[in-house]
Amino acid sequence: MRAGEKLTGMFVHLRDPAVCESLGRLGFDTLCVEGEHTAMGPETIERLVSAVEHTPAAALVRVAGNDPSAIACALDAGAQGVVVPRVSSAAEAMAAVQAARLPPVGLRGLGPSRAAAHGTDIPGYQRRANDELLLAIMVETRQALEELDELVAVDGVDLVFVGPGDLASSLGIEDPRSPELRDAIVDVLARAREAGRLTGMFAATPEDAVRWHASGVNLVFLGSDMMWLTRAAAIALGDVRQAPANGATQG
Ligand code: 3PY
Ligand code: MG
Repeated sequence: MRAGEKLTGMFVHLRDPAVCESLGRLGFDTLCVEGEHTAMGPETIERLVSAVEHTPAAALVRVAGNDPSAIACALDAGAQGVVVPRVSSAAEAMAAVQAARLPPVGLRGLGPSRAAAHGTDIPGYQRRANDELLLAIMVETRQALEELDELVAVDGVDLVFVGPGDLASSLGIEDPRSPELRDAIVDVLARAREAGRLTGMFAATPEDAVRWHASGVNLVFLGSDMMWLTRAAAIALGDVRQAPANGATQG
């Protein structure tokens, strides 16, 4: 991403590792195991991270919250980065950095985790981890907008990812296409970029993903596996229901 490559990822809600294996081989640059809006536990997250590793995609985990245990758990499972939701202040961004980085930068514990090859490569992991892991924080609240410059200036944050759904909800905006929301998002992305951060955005359609990439966004998550499954199934079912043989046009 630092070299200018635009990455496309997707959230993974479904808990069968086959989904990660299939999507990863389709060519997504990254898959983000969704620990925030699912009931996945640490063992499932570890299994899915491992499945993503069997593909060319990079494994990320969106953790349930800005919680050191959840962040450590995802990274210990072998995730190449974490996405931390609802980070609303510089202090919260610093807490995420402390949780995600090993000493001397942060406070994360080092142990015989899967990431450290179950204890057989602790020194190697210790050397690599702080440089190689991606820490993405999500800006998606009114408070984050109010403290944005301080928040994006926090050292140790690699990427600022906008959550348009929660941002709209926090700002009391009902129309996801409202110009007010779009302006707020564009402003966050520009100020994050000025502070030297990579940027990320959620897109619900390929057209939106292409537009965000063209505007300079480094990482776009194109919906989720569950979203595409449901959309494709709805279209297929609609086609069947509308077919003449089912009486739509032939009575
Ligand atoms: C949001 O839109 O709130 C999200 O978290 C999407 O990633
Ligand atoms: Mg959100």
